[in-house]
Amino acid sequence: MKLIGSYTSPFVRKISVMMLEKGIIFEFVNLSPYSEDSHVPHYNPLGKVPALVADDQQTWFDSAIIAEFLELRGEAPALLPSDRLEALNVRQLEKLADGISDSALVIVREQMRAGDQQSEEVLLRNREKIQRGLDMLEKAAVAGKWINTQQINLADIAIGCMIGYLNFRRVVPNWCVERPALVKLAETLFQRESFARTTPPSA
Ligand SMILES: N[C@@H](CCC(=O)N[C@@H](CS)C(=O)NCC(=O)O)C(=O)O
Repeated sequence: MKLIGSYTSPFVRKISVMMLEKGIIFEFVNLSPYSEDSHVPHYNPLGKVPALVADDQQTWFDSAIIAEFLELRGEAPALLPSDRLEALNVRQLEKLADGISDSALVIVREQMRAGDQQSEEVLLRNREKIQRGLDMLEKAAVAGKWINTQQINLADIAIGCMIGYLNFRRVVPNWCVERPALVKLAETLFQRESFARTTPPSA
C-alpha cells in the first residue's frame, strides 16, 4: 500500500500511526498538496492529503474514510469498538479532533498571508472553535469512556495527532492550561513507538 502525504499533516499522521499500530507495511510517498505542480490531485481531486493507494490499486481519500477502510481490513488491534453505537461515539471524537486540526490549519495558512491581508475574524472564529473543541475533549478524557489509551482507539490517535500539530505549529500555545486530562493523554501517546516514529520534522 502507498500512503500519499506530507510529514507535517496531522491527518496523514493519523493514518501512519494507525498502520504502524496495526503492523501494516506501507510505502510513504511524500508529496506537498500546496506546491503549484502538486501531484496530489492525481490521487485526490480535492487536492488534499492523505490519500491511500490500496494493494488492488483503488485509491481512498479523506483520512476518516481511509481509517474506516483500514479497520475493515481487520488487522489487530481493532481501533474501534465492535458495538456500532460505541464505535460512532469514538468516531465523533475523532471528527472533533480532526475539526480542531482543520481550524489550526486555517490559522496557519491565514498567518502565512501578509499582515494587512489577514482576517482577524477568521483567526478569532477558528481560535474559538479550537478552544470549544478542546473543552469538549477534556471532558470526554476526564470521563474516560471513549478516550482510553489502555486500549488505544481511533479517537485517541486523532487527538494525539491534533495536539502534536498544535504544538508543532504553536497554534494556541496555551491549549494545555487547565486541561490536565488531555495533557496526560498526549504524554502517554507520545511515548508510543507509532507516535515517536511520526513526529513532524522540525521546521
Ligand atoms: N478532511 C481531510 C482534511 C485533509 C487536509 O485538509 N489536508 C491538508 C494538509 S494537512 C491538505 O492537503 N490541504 C491542501 C488543500 O486544502 O488544498 C482529511 O481528513 O483527510
